[in-house]
Amino acid sequence: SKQQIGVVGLAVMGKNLAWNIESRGFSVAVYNRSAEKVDDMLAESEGKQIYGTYSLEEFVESLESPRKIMLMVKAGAATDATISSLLPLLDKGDILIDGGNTFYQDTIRRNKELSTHGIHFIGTGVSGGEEGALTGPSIMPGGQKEAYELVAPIFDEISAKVNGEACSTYIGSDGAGHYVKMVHNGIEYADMQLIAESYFIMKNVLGLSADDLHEVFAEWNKGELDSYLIEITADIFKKKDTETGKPMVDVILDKAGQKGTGKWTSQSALDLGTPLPIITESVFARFISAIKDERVKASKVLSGPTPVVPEGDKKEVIEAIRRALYMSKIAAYAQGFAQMKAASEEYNWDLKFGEIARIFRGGCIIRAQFLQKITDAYDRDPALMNLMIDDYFKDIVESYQSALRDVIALAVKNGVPVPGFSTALSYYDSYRTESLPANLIQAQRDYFGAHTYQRVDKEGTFHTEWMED
Ligand code: NBP
Repeated sequence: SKQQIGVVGLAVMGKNLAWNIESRGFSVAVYNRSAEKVDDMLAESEGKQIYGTYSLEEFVESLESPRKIMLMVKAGAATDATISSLLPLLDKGDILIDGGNTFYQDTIRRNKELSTHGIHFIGTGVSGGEEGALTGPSIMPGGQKEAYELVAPIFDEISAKVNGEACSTYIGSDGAGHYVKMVHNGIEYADMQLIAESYFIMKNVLGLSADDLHEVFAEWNKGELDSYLIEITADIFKKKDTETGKPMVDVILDKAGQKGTGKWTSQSALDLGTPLPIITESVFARFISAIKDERVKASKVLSGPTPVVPEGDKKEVIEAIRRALYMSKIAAYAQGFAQMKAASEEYNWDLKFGEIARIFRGGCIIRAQFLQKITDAYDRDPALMNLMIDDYFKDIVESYQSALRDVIALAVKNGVPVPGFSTALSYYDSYRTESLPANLIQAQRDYFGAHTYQRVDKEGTFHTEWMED
């Protein structure tokens, strides 16, 4: 008998996803370009119903119609190459699903091209890394709705569950799923940067040890900040290097890597003209971390301020940092969701923001208690302009802003860089300010380039002869 679904690409993600699908009672055919990965997977799949194949013909032939084929290959050229090889073997109505971290514009393009051949194409975000793929990721599918309906039973089964609800839902047409996954990753950059800044202040200004930091983050994880990233951060501070006995964090080089999804999110913000400063600063913070050699040299040339001992009890400062972190996190999510709103309008995706926050609650890297609050906010008002003006979030940002101001001031006086915190506060202050100094910018633009301006007191477009007296 034929297999219900096929997986192409058996590196960490594809292999674990195939096992996950199999564990929920679906029959799975697998294929990989190099045969060793098929052999290795079959050897590790004892007692599992995994159907290994060694050519695309054999793979395609083994699947029931309409075929459901999940691609888990390297994003980019590898995905195009795999699609080209598969295309001649497929029939009208078959469904190709790309589960890689694909750039959403590629998904829009592939969806359009394949639909001319009668092939459905679903671009889906899959978040949660290797462990999520195996035990239940958050799944963000975009593409033809009718094709989604045919794979929905599988996605619902294999996804993470929160209170019995599947962390998978239809996102929108063509590139919507990959776009939302991209913004998810952008938000993840911001979450990580803000946590890293909190750590840095506590270490360098308050002098907390790794053991202390473990305690602080473990405590934070019991409250508003309860989330996967805070939980693993608490764990990380506990881990000792087996060679030196030092805390693991202290032997890890401070050069952050990246695979580009944060950068794409920022690029899209620039294209859409939506403010995304926290995520973008988080990308830049990784860039500046990466120029380690330059920083080492600069550290010998450039100096900072003399350290200032923070006023008040350490516990109070730690609580202020917790509040600063939560407020900045809210601002980061407000930006990410505002950008998704702009993209939804630009690409006609009709994104359901409450649903998106709901499927982020489990399986994915940014999973957190507070995502329920975002779902609640969009349930109250599906057209919400910005998360910070929702009743729940408004109360928090209003009461936590003074902590954020104090923490930034403390960091600035001590010369500890806090790009994420600073830009979060500037965003808040800009967003809540009725009149910004852009009137002067308009005057300058009109002065040197006759770019014209509008007036506060009447309709129309105006130009001034600035050089006349
Ligand atoms: P990789 O991204 O490392 O890709 C390896 C797979 O791509 C192998 O199966 C490889 O086949 C195949 N491949 C390549 Br490379 N070039 C190919 C080509 N020209 N034709 C056919 N196959 C080709 O694997 P991964 O880390 O498992 O990730 C898979 C996808 O999932 C990626 O898009 C990734 O961004 C995404 N993702 C990863 C994570 C994660 O935590 N790792 C999380 C979420 C999403 P070979 O064995 O023959 O070389």
